[in-house]
Amino acid sequence: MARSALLNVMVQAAMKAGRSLSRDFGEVQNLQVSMKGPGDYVSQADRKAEDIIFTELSKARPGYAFLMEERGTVGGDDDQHRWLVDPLDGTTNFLHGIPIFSVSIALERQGQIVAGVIYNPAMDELYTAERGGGAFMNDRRLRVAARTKLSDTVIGCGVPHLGRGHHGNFLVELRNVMAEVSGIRRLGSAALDLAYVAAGRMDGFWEGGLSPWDIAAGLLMVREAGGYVSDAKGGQDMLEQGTVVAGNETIHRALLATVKKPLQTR
Ligand code: 2AM
Ligand code: CA
Ligand code: CA
Ligand code: CA
Repeated sequence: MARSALLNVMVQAAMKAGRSLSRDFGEVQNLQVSMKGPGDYVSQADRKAEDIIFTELSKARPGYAFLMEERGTVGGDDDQHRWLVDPLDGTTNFLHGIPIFSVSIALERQGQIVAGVIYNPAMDELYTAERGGGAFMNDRRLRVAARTKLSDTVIGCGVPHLGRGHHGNFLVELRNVMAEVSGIRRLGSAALDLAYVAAGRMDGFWEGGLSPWDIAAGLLMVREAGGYVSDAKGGQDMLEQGTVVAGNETIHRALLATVKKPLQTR
């Protein structure tokens, strides 16, 4: 399959950053780690990967703006384009030696996400999507799972961490979802959660308290795999609200309704 020049640029940056993460993952005990807030860690590995992506993308597309997790906003002369970059999604897993983490890069054109790449270097799984062009994993076309009964589904979620508010809400949501589905998973990388929904590995996913760089690429991945995404209110303000609900059309609707339900007591 021929990849567009744009996707090639993004893939090259993601894989180069991924190789750097893999090297650091092999020596994770030697990494310098600091805390940005309660339970919120960042390591040299995050920063190195981000530097690589920043250098590669700036070279390939001079003038595009950036929103990156570690360095924040970097302005550009081009007011049409912005990269949304998470150099290491799943830092907690990474620092614990759990090989579930990813690089996530998305491109916004005039405020619309037009391309996304998610790479898990530990499994050498590369997810790519371009608006209108479908979603792929290592060049295999992706399609969301076809299950339509919530009781048959495996649903991913994010569990609020130390320092993040919404614990009360989450426990209500979790209880409601648990009562309806076959199983629940928590991977610890929102980008990969969405990639897994796109790949049909998980039937759905919901999480709150997210940042644009966590989900921008993944949202496009799910849509291009034929899935549906919304914020927790059913709107399309995922990046602004930091909430996401995803699945095929039927599961998305059912999961959204279940997540929004008040606590059911028996
Ligand atoms: P991060 O690893 O890039 O920080 C996990 O469900 C999602 O929440 C991941 O996308 C993770 O991104 C994000 N997250 C943000 N802050 C976190 C924290 N303190 N602990 C765990 N995950 C965090
Ligand atoms: Ca982080
Ligand atoms: Ca992240
Ligand atoms: Ca990160």
